[in-house]
Amino acid sequence: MARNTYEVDEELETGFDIEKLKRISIYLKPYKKTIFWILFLMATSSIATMFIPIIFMEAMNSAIPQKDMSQIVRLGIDILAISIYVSIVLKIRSRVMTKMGQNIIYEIRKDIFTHIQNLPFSYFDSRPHGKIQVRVVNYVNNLSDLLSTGLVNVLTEAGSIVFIVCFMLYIDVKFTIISMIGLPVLIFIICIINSKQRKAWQKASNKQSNLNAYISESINGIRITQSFVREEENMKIFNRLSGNYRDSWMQAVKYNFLLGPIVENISAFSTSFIYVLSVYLIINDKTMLTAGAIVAFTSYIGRFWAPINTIVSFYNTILTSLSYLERIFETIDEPIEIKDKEDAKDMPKIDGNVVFDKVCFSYEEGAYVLKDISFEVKSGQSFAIVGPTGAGKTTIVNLLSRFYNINSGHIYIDGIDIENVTIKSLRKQMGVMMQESFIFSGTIMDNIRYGNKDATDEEVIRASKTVCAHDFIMQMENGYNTVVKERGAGLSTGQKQLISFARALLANPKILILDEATSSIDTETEIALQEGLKKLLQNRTSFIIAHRLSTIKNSDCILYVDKGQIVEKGSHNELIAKKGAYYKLYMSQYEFLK
Ligand code: DUT
Ligand code: MG
Repeated sequence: MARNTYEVDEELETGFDIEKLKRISIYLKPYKKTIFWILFLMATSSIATMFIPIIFMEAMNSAIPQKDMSQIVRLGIDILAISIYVSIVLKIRSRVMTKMGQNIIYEIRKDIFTHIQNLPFSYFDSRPHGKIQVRVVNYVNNLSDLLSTGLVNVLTEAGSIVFIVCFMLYIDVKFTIISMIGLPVLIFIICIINSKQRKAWQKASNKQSNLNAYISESINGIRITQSFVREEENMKIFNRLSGNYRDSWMQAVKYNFLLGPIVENISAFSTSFIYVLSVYLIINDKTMLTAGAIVAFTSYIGRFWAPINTIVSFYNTILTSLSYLERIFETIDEPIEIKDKEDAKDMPKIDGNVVFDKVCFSYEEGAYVLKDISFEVKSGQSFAIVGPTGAGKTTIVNLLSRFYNINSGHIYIDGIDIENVTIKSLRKQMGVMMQESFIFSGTIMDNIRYGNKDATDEEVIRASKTVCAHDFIMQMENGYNTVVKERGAGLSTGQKQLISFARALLANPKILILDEATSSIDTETEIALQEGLKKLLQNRTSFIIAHRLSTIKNSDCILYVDKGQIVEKGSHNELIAKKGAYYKLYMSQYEFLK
């Protein structure tokens, strides 16, 4: 059974490598100084704490036996001063590092969003939007632990281990070696669970992504869900996906819970072993060590294992973050398939002559959607494309805006191959009204002005009047300043079409593309609109796609496509006289109207 996209785990395009972690250092670079100072402060504070056991040793070995009150007080003040210093440093560190972490997250998120904005349609066609969203929002959020505390912690802890070992060696070399016997055991255990744990985290991130994809699809499709009473069925799917996420998370976190206690046990075992050993050696007079030194030493053992514990738990953070980083960098690395050639020049001011020369195109390899399409549209002409559903009409006009790369052939505007010009300069000169009109949240005015932010209010109103949108807009509560919600909630489909129409027009393009621009508009409005349009289309090349033939009857040229091929081409009268496919279509609509 074919599975829904939200059920399919994403596959990583690249394997894991440490390069990913190195790559994050690019984001860390601007903070080199900050990190240096924080590391310096942390090092001083950790050295300071190292002296505490030595102070205790002194207290036990000399101050207490000699009942030297002033020395005890002095030692007490030393400990207090160290504690205050450490707490101040910790406070500074968490402030500075949290800020740095959030700044880096901001940068990563900016990069990923900038990149996503430039990705081709095909990227969005091929995966659920929820899975894209989760990368920008959740995965990036999950890096905060790594960036704000993790990295610096691990460096300081690693540094402090070195100091601790020095202090331990200073007290006794043999004991130092014995107390580290647990270390190889820990490394061995980490090696065993390492890859399992990493996979478990990848799985958890996949399940989170799936759940997100489903939630996003459900919200978008809520009207259909409710009208077909699919709520219960959807609840089941949701519960399953949500359960999968919970289970995979629990599975992954299980490994995290495993390591902490292991480290603690090894630490406790080493400490007690050293105690027993040292007491035995003292009793039997086989060591020169004092009781104070033993107390200090065992305290160092605790201090030795504590940073190891931090590093081990940070290791978990690294693994979790890596599974997110892989996705994030994968998105940032997603090739922008449709981009300017290196020597691309700006498209000069378009006159509007369009030529398709033997264009072949497929969305998916092998399955050609357009086969050998050739035609020419003279500047200023209106060019209609008709044909059955799925024939490839929308595809043809999408290629003109270079939303997809063509497989073979050429598309020329004013004799210039559109592949050789910058995409921005090309699209800026075209007004596109897509088959599915999309309204953004904001005022009607802003929506119409979307493609031409410098247009004056008067220009917006003029464009609206031309497409007969002015009247209904004025009837709205605040006229042009009425706020519409996401996806144009509060507007009818026809109203949304008219707004998109005005938007396309306002760009004042030399080439205007209208894909089913008036399919949801009543006939009366459409007739009124035709009048306005006629004047408007005079100096522009226009591509008009319509199922309703009354809309395109007056076009200079009509292209009839079927199954990605041109079947007929000519003016309305020519095609009617030909009595071919167009004639049949026209007659069927005519019959229908009778
Ligand atoms: N197609 C894809 N992927 C897409 C869009 C379309 O594979 O992202 C396929 C479906 C169809 C063919 O390409 O078989 C042509 O689609 P197009 O949208 O160009 O058809 P149309 O002529 O515009 O149909 P309609 O009248 O329904 O808008
Ligand atoms: Mg279409």
